[in-house]
Amino acid sequence: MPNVAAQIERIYRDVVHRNPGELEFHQAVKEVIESLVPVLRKHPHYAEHRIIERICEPERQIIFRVPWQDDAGQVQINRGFRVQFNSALGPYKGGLRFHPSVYLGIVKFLGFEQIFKNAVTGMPIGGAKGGSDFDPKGRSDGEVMRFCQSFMTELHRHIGEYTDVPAGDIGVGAREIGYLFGQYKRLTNRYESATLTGKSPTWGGALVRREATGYGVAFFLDEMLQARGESLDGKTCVVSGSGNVAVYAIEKIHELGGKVVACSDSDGVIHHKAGIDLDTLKQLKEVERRRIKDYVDIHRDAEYHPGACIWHVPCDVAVPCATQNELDGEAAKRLVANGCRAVAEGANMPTNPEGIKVFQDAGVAYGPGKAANAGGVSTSALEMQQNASRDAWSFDFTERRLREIMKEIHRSCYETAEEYGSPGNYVLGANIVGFTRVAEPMVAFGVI
Ligand code: NDP
Ligand code: 2IT
Repeated sequence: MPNVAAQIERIYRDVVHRNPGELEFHQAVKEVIESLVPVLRKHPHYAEHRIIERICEPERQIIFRVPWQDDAGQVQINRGFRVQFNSALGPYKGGLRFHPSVYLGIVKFLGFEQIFKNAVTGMPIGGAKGGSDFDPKGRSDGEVMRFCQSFMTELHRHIGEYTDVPAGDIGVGAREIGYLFGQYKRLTNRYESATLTGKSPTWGGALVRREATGYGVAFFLDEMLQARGESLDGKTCVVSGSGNVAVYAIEKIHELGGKVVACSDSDGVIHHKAGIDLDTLKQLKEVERRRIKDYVDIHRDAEYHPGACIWHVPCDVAVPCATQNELDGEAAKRLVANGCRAVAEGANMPTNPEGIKVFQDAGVAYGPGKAANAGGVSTSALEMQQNASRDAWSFDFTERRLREIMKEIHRSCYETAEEYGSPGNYVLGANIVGFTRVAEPMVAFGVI
């Protein structure tokens, strides 16, 4: 019997060596492949076919120049990325992120996570991610449009309904998807709806896609709590971020009986003991594109803490919905000390490895992003289904489908963790479910 743990360690060292400086990518790879030791013991043929080594190497990486003109007539240059990581289960699928921190290591960690997340959904989609170091903050609609048009002028030749289907992520919402789709349609002379998801429902988008990631996180949370004989009813919750995922996580948590008392952005934290007022938050963030500090002008009983750490706010349930590594070991210890019993990740990889260990050691119900935030991409796959059949489903029907999908994701991760002797370990469950679903077709396809 080969020493499987040593084999995995070798693969990890090789990934670090071959991808220097890509720290987030190393982190994502380490977490997944360390979960796979029992899988390789049970299925030695995955090692013979070198499935893990192949999964860690993207099928294709595209990096391109994105030149555009700002409102002052100045030429600006950004860098665009699309990493098409794995297409064993279907066309590449995953979001685009526009944020100044974007570089290859971020796009690769997100694309790598997306492979397993998409497999966990049970839908026929491969894994990819893309984006740019473009910062949309403070830019006019015209500047965002010209940037998106330039970005798509290069990207269009690499994507398509049967090839690669991008969607939104940080900094990319319905406005950006509109500009991107418009340019794609113009360049290709094809109204190929299913090339992008997250479209407006007025021209081919699925109802519930906007809400899907946040709603899905709340559904997953509800499933985790139910598995422990508990519910969200009456629970005090803290949701970081105040973007698309955070807003709709708050909406559904409130509907399921929880009370969200804090949210944030990269400048500070709103703490509102009476419960975050969602109408105000939506008006500020979705309609007026303002900062959350303005919330306290409308709700005088709320507090704004610039530069504060949201995880210091006491809660029963924590829902990180901002960005990677926003919750470290210290923050996790503080949450546990304040009585937090459940964590569901709306963001991708928001809890760092020390934080995850703190939660697992303390017996906190911890739902990793790959499982907990998979409602967004699942509903993107439902959008592709509707586009393929030229159909449009009702809000209620689509939300019911989403609820069933999240229930099934929870069940498969929960049961797999039990099967592999780690009950309640959703990290192990999600990684093993995702990996085995991708590994099977990779073996079947031969060496490609
Ligand atoms: P948005 O752009 O709508 O919102 C992002 C939020 O996170 C903002 O409040 C933003 O604050 C905050 N944020 C972003 N970067 C940082 C940072 N470096 N430090 C502190 N705060 C930050 O994005 P989404 O809501 O769509 O995405 C949030 C998370 O959810 C991301 O991790 C994304 O990958 C993940 N996700 C998104 C899905 C989707 O369907 N949209 C699906 C699955 C996961 P500020 O405005 O100050 O920058
Ligand atoms: O991280 C994610 O799953 C997303 N940003 C959504 C991807 C998608 O294709 O809907």
